[in-house]
Amino acid sequence: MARYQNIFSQTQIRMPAHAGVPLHSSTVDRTSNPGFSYWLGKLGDAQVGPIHLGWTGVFSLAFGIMAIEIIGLNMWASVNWDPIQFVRKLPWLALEPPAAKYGLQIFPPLQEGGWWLIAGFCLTMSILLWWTRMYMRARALGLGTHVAWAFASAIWLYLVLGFIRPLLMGSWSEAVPFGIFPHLDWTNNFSLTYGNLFYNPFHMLSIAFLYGSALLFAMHGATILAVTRYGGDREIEQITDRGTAAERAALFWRWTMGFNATFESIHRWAWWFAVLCTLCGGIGILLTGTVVDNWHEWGVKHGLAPN
Ligand code: 07D
Ligand code: 07D
Repeated sequence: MARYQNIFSQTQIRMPAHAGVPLHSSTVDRTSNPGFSYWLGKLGDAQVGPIHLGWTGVFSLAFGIMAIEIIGLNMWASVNWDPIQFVRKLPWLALEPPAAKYGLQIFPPLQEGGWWLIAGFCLTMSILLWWTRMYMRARALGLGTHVAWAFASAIWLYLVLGFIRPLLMGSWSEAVPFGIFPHLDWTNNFSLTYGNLFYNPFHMLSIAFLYGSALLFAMHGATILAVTRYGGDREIEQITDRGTAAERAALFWRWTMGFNATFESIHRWAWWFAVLCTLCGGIGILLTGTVVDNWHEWGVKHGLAPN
């Protein structure tokens, strides 16, 4: 007999366009003409817009576009402005940070890391302004600022990799290059240079939270889909309701593993796992080369790795 499995079905939300709650001062910053997209409605809400841009949004996008422009033009220049080679070789092209001999100089020659510094500055401004925008929008809507603080954890790892650790090491050359495979080569070399990152306990923690995030995401997503037939996707009401979807979902986990998160606490679990992934990651990278030079030797000393 056919069974109802809510994996592929999606409700098309087609209400009259809704501009959102009225706000005191910043309503004017919102675009005025929302539209509808059938295909976006296949993935989520079919209404597109209104979007709030504001000055943080405008400057964030402007800095972001400048960063991508500088990175792209430098990569294109590196293949003698040949458009075909640019497209073919794009995944391997790079914009490298300054060489070690320039230390922390702010104005090394443009072709020898100067452009990397300018692009890095623009990208960082873009990311920080986007963070500010998220924070301000949450406050304007009277929400908690949880999303902004989770994003801050990712920004912490980004800043450690490209700014804080290079500062502590006294050289921009320690930072990550821009480029798809070049940044992977950097990641591999980093591990080799510092004696195998697998022995860095903060790398271990970061991995545990990364894998844990995937596991929690799977458990939570699957649980909610499994109880949508009882209204489980109306999560907020279900936190306080008794007798329907929330209770069945909780029972499922109590029956299968003896313990259940609640409809509320599962989101706390998810938030912490995701945040701790990059938070621990940043600590691990910050310690590398500054406090610990070789993680394998460190592991041997502390009984973690065989001699
Ligand atoms: C799915 C949300 C959408 C975001 C996407 C990424 C760009 C880059 C290219 C400037 C989950 C947008 C990409 C804007 C444009 C140029 C040339 C998020 C989703 C789709 N990495 N990394 C990728 C970045 C670091 C590592 C992919 C950024 C560290 C490994 C993409 C940063 C180390 C692998 C990418 C960053 C590291 C990747 C897919 C910043 C250690 C892969 C990302 C700002 C943490 C994977 C070819 C993704 C891959 C991959 C972007 C930092 C390791 C290009 C922006 C230095 C091992 N990284 N990365 O889906 O396929 O994220 O690489 O710090 O295997 Mg990386
Ligand atoms: C990069 C946070 C910054 C991103 C921001 C986003 C834009 C674009 C555009 C939307 C990802 C900005 C966005 C600009 C927006 C659009 C369109 C988060 C970032 C602000 N490792 N490893 C980790 C594993 C090995 C190495 C973390 C596994 C080897 C290094 C993670 C394995 C070597 C670093 C992890 C493995 C090595 C890491 C990253 C297995 C290489 C780091 C977490 C199975 C050969 C990073 C402490 C994350 C870290 C890191 C997993 C192996 C090197 C848990 C599973 C031994 C150098 N590794 N790794 O969320 O924190 O990244 O380390 O082998 O720096 Mg590792």
